[in-house]
Amino acid sequence: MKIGRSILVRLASVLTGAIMFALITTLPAQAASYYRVYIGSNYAGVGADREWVEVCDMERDGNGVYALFYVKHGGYAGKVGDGNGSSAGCGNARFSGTIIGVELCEDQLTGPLCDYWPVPS
Ligand SMILES: [Ca+2]
Repeated sequence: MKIGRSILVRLASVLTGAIMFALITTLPAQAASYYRVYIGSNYAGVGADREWVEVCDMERDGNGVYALFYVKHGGYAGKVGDGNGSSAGCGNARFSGTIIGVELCEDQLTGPLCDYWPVPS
């Protein structure tokens, strides 16, 4: 069977489109933080619902990155790290209660370097 060149090009184009669509639709539904705090390029983000959080290690320096989250009336709610370090993808979690504060930390040779920020309402 002889397949024309234009059909092959069209087929390749359709397949590329299908792959792109699959990539887009497999991304997590909620992948945006409306409030972010930074230490260098590393950051912790809080979603608009103030329950969903992400912690992202964006520096290939071998220093671990994690954040402690605090909720209204409940105090300390938990710790979230970026499990795979600076590789693609962030750590994320969902807390019950309204997040009012985040302490972002980056491990250093001398110990963790941390900063605390209140989360605006
Ligand atoms: Ca990562």
